[in-house]
Amino acid sequence: MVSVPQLNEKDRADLLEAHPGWSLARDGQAITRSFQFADFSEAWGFMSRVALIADRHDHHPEWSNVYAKVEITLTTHDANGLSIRDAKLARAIDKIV
Ligand code: H2B
Repeated sequence: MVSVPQLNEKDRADLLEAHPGWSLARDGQAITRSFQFADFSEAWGFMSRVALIADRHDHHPEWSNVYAKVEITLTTHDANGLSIRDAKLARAIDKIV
C-alpha cells in the first residue's frame, strides 16, 4: 500500500477555509459534511455523480444516505488521516452542489 503524506495544520486550516461546509471529525483525521436534498431521487443523483468522480480519483468517500439526506466523511486510509486527496475530492463535491 502506498503511503500518502498527511496534511499539516496549515493545510488543514486552508482546506476548512476554502470549504466552509465541511468540518473536522475524528480528532482532525477526517472532514465531514451533511447534504440535504428535496427527495431521495435528488440525493441518489448526487451520490451517483460523486461516485463517478470518486472512482476517477481512485479516492472513495465514507457516506450514508437516509432518504433525502447524504452524509459524507472524507479521510485517506493510505495516510491514516487527511491528505491532499481529501481536499481535491471535497472541492469536486462542492462543485456539484
Ligand atoms: N479511498 C480513500 N478514502 N482512502 C484511500 O486511501 C484509498 C481510497 N485508497 N480508495 C485507494 C482506493 C487504494 O486502496 C487503491 C488500491 O488505489
